[in-house]
Amino acid sequence: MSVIFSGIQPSGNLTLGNYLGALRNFSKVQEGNECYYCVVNQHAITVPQDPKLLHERTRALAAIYIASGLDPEQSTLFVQSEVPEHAMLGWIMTTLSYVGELERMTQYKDKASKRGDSIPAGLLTYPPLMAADILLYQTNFVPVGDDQKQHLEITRDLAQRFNRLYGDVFTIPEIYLGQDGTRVMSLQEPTKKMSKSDDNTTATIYLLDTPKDIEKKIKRAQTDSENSVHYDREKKPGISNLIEILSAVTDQTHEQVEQAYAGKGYGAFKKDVADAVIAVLEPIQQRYEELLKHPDLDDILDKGSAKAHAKASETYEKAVHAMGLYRK
Ligand code: AQP
Repeated sequence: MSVIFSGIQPSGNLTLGNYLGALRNFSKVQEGNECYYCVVNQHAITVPQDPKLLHERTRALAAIYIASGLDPEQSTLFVQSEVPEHAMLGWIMTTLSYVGELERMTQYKDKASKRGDSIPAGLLTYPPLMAADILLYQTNFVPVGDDQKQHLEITRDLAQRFNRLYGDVFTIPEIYLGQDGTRVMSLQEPTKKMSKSDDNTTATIYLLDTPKDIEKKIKRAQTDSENSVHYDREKKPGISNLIEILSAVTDQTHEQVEQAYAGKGYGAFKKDVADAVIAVLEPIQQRYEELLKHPDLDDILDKGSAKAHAKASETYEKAVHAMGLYRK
């Protein structure tokens, strides 16, 4: 049995990228493992959030976790800010981090570059908080999208640094990447990651988009003029992205998709991509609507916080004792 941990920020409406890169793998690995899935609302506040929206999205994200297949009997679902050890160990990890290594993080550079002279310090110290999230549960595997590789590397570095200085407290975690959909790209700028905070809403498929919207967005997705369904990330990023999406939602290889559309144009291909995405998202949307109104959702999160807290506090105590950060 392995320990699995992952989280998603309630920082906007979830995208097909979040689903294919992370969420759907959460439920794939839950059987037979000890899983912790967290709504990382403290990460979300590393950029300004509207309080009312943040509150609503926190609960909504938990409902999406369950709607997309997480079984709260098997997995522990909880909200980050309800387990104070995340912020407490996050501070310790910050003290072990070097400014230079934090400044080298691609996500920091991307997000900081959009903030002018007022770069929130939390954007810089995001990775040590993420390290704390993962290390508190003695995690073996972290299912995330490809964009989180660098953050996983620094988590491993920080865990190793701590263990070297203070003794073996933390398990060194490994990334768990799925096959396809590990980096779903923007439909309008297919060399850029699809992202919930993209201002261009036509570039992004949201999990709660209507079938009509999904169809429209995929129909208008940027491609090329060759009219040939062929996978080549460098030369044909738009079509390759759509092939990857179709492969991921229908469990086919790129070659199978290419063969199925040999000699057919982009119109028929895009229609099938849209239908396949709708077929995956529609049942999730239905379950989500039911769950959101259900009082069980809060019970699940209350129980999840208590369970997560029990494990997190055990690790935290070990860490502070190892460091001499205690009185008696
Ligand atoms: N486009 C993507 N393709 C595959 N996986 C993706 N993930 C995000 N975008 C894609 C994965 O989703 C998980 C949740 O990520 P997050 O909420 O921590 O934020 P993020 O990685 O910064 O995702 P976004 O959607 O781009 O959010 P914003 O716009 O708020 O920054 C992670 O496992 C991530 O790899």
